[in-house]
Amino acid sequence: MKLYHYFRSSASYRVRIALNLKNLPYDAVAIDLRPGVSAQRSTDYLALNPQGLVPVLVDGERTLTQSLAIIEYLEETHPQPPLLPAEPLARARVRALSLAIACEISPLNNSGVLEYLCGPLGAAEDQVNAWYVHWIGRGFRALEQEVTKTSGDGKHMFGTAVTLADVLLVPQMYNARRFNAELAPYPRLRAIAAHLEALPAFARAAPERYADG
Ligand SMILES: N[C@@H](CCC(=O)N[C@@H](CS)C(=O)NCC(=O)O)C(=O)O
Repeated sequence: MKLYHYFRSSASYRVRIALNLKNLPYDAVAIDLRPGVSAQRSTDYLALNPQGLVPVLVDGERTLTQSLAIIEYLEETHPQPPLLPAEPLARARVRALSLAIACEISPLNNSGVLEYLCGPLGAAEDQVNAWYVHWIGRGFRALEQEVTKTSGDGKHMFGTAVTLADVLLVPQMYNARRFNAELAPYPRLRAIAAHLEALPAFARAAPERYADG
């Protein structure tokens, strides 16, 4: 398999973690998202993914986009170890935690949105920072409460084993730290992320491992 990604991209980071958890080897192809390079908007890359976003996973003849769709594809084609529990209500809970990050935080704070705010819309740097912190705060405050009900051990978002929700949390925490968001109000999320980041599948997916692209 071939993963088109960017080292700092949280959506790419999710897929790297999932591939590692499933013990699936892959070749990483760096797509440089830095303004001024914007390799995601090159003609060649747009032919691969007209959305102009990373990640893209190529599995043989199949090209897959959107990190959650990619991870669910991996889950269905390589069920072990499972990232979703077997029971329907538990699956819904894990998906709800995951979507609280993937839909309510990430899209508002991704690089394309921030560039649009400070570019065409002319927002000042402190306004863009306030925007970022607002959406992180709203999302993390809710999750900090949710995990009091869903985490079984204070080390996982749901139950006592790694799930999709954990795969989403770690990259979002990395992103929040990168933007200097205040994380003191979220001790439970920080404890869960600290535990997960030390696991080999998560550690091997960390952006620092790919900092040269
Ligand atoms: N919903 C998409 C989001 C992908 C996304 O926003 N990727 C960002 C990096 S994390 C990107 O490619 N940004 C480039 C741009 O917006 O031009 C997914 O989960 O794959």
